Amino acid sequence: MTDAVTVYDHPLSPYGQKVKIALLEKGVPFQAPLPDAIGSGATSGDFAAASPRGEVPALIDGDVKIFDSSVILEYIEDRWPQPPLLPATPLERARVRMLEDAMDTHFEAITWGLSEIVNFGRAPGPLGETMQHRAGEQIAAWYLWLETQLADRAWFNGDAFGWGDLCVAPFVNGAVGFGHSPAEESALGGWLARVSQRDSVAQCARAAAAVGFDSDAVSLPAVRQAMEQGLFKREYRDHRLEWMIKTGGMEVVQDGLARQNIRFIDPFPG
Ligand SMILES: N[C@@H](CCC(=O)N[C@@H](CS)C(=O)NCC(=O)O)C(=O)O
Repeated sequence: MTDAVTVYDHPLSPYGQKVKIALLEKGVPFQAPLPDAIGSGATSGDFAAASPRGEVPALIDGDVKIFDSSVILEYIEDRWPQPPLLPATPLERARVRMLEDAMDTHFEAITWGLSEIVNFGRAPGPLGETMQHRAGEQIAAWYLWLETQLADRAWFNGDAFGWGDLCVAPFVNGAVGFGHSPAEESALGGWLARVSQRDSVAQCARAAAAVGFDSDAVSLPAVRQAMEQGLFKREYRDHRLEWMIKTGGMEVVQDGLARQNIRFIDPFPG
């Protein structure tokens, strides 16, 4: 008997949810601990060894250690092929991988930015209000694009739920959490109602919704307090930094650098 797979996770991470949904769909038992010091920029132990950027999710399967949700999903599909989550043809596989890339990079940057402003108090006052307004417009524009991707399909993956859906649902649910739901009567709204019935998706959405404002270590106020003390350095790499700058938050970046509560990525330890 092999040890259960470990997915280092934070319930609010849409990337972590992608991985957990895939494992649930395939019936692979796993544990999903919260890594020590997640978000501090100073993680250690097994988690740091598996995830040199200090990001969740990271997967440990015996001696195998993998970071990045897209790489982890590919591993899961190869390691536990049944039931397949990718569509059957090369073209359809490429289509859902492009969808995944757009959600991971462009869409997530917006909900992450909203979290920086709403949950972590960046850009207080009028600047934050303007940025939230722009975020709403950006989400609406991405919803239009998602409609075109769905076209006349019931599922982003094609005829049945799969990779294309698990790569969209956690991110759209993140936007819903900030009050940006797709119109119920739209094709995207219909898909969201369908996908929310899926047990794997519903389990992850419930875990995310349970992250509260109490005093446990995963709670947002605990993180905010640590951030204000400079103990928690939010990662501002790639598309997130781009989002901050293009949405008018250059001063948020400058302030974070001055207060040392944002971080970028160093070379991985040799
Ligand atoms: N491209 C990565 C992104 C993972 C990621 O950015 N995770 C965030 C949580 S949603 C994280 O762990 N951030 C750590 C930090 O801010 O210190 C993936 O697909 O796994």
